Parts: sequence; C-alpha cells; structure tokens
Amino acid sequence: MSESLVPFPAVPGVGTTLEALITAGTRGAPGATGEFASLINSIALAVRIIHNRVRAAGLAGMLGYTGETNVQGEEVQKLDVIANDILCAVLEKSGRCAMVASEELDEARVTSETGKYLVAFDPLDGSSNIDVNISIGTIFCVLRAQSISGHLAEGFIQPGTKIVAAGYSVYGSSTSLVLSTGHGVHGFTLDPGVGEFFLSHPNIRCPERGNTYSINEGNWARWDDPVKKWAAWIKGEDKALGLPYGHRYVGSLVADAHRTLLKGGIFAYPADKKSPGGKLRLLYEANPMAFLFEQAGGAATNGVDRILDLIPKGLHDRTPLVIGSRHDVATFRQFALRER
Ligand code: FDP
Repeated sequence: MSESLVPFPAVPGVGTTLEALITAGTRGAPGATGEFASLINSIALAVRIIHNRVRAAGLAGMLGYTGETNVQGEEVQKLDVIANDILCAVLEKSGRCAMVASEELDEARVTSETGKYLVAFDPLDGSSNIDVNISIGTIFCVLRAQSISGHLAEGFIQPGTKIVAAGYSVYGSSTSLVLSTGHGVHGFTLDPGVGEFFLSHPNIRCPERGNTYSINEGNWARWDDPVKKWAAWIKGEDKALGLPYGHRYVGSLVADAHRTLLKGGIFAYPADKKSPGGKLRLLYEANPMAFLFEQAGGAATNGVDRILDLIPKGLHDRTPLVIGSRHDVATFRQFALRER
C-alpha cells in the first residue's frame, strides 16, 4: 500500500495543523517513508511564502507585467513568475519531487534525481485579477514519478485517475488551502500570525444540488447552441424547478471553484468560438479541481465526459470544464447531449 493512501484521522480536532494531520495520516502506513508527507508539507510551505508575497505585492513593486509572454501566449505578471520560482525552489529543496510542470514553464523541469513524485501546478491562478486585489490562488496535483519509454516528463501525460493528491489555495480575505490525498477533502485556513495552516473545514462535501451558476456571460455570442440553451434555462423563471439560479463569477478559477465546492451549484468554462478546445488547462487546472470535486461528492466533466478519464497529449493541453454539484453537472450534460 502506498503511504499516500492512508486516510486522515477520523475526527480531527480544533487547532489541528495541516502538518500534524498529514504526518499522522501517513505514519504507520506499510512502506511509509515520510516522503509523501514531506512533499505535501513542502507545497504548504511554498503556499505560505506565496501568500506572504501576494499580501505585500502592492507595496513592494511586485504588481504589473514582466513584458514577457508565457507558452500559452499570455502576458506574464511579475507575481506569476515570483510564485513559480517559489514553488520550483521549495520543491527542489525538498528532494521529494522528481519533476515539476507549470503553467509558466514551456517544458517540465527536473528537480531531484531521487524524488518519487511529480508535481504539476498553476503557480498563480486568476492572473488578470492580481492587480485589482481580487482573490487569486495556486492549484496543484501530485502524481507518482514514472518514466514512460525512458522519459520522466512523459509521466505527466497520464489521466487524472492517476493523481495521488491535489489541492488549491485561495489568497482571499483569508488564505485557505483545500487538499485531498484521496480520502475526502479538507480545508485549512492560514493563521498569518502563527504561520500555520489549521484545519477549518474537515470533510468538505459539495451539496448534491446548488442554486448558483458561474460562467463568463460575456462569452455568450461565442457559445454553441447547447450552452446558450442551458444558460437561458438556468436563469429562466420556474419555481417548481428551483429556477432561476443566481449568478456569480469572479474570474479566478480558484475563487469560483471554492464557492461552488462549499455552497454547491455549477462552474462552467465551455469551449467557444475563441477557445474551441476550452480555455482552462487540463493538467494543472481541470484535473486537480476534478479530483477535489469528485472526492467531495461533486462531479467534473468537459460538458459530457469525465475530466479524470481524459488522456492528455501535452503538458499544456486545454479542456472545457464543468464542475460542481452532481445534479447540476448532470443537467448541463443533458443539454450538451441533446444536440449531438
Ligand atoms: P486568468 O485568465 O485571469 O488567468 O486560468 C485562467 C483563468 O484566469 C481562470 O482562473 C479563470 O477561471 C478564467 O481564466 C477566467 O477567464 P475569462 O476572463 O475568460 O472569464
């Protein structure tokens, strides 16, 4: 049995730190070496450092663009680079991570010859919200290091079903870290004075059905008919069906996903005429979120098919993404299938 497959203790107490829970969760597991716990604690350390930089960004000249564009052709913000460098440096120092893949790196990068794990991340999600002080975050997932045909980087090219842990942080009114190692989902809140993540949301469950939908309505003209029909339906008046749903859209995946995970409802970034393959990245945005939503009893599809079953072709593949309450994701799917 792998050390990552050990459940968290059943009744985590008040004042429980992330580090204590992770360590207790892996202690005593057959074959446990503490490497997985150490890796997760390193990611939490990187998140705490990024939190610190985000909080001071307006004062320390860290806002604005670098003048570069990333592999996706998007303008790179200074904080994107800072967050990426922090994660790479901390994971390299940990010695537990063989390779990293990042939104900000064209290719996967070797970080340790001996590491047992691969980590894919979006170091600072919601870049367009950085300069206007709206919630942003970090998204990551952990896979086992394996070389495919002698290429370690190919280990990233696996379906999301192979993920052993995933999480995201939100740098919002507080800084939270939501994490799953495959045994449910737990939320932690940073006490900035103490510098520790404390368990604040044990065993998060995404409600079976919600009353909020989250989508960039400004893309209406670019959507296919099924998406237009679904969007018209969900904001139509029908008391018996619980309609209309309210609309919320922050424009940072971490923030929109976090609200949807806790309160239920649906977040959708479908394919459209501008982004025919979808906008969000499969390996380090859609897959980690899909893993978390499924672990919390919710669902995640590309509109029709399960996200975690998709086989990536490259590190920076994009996909349409529909996540949320099972009922709401299933209803979206019915609209999508009707016109096939
Ligand atoms: P951003 O463009 O600000 O980097 O990761 C991409 C992302 O943000 C997500 O965080 C967010 O959900 C989405 O794109 C927002 O896209 P739109 O501005 O097109 O709505």
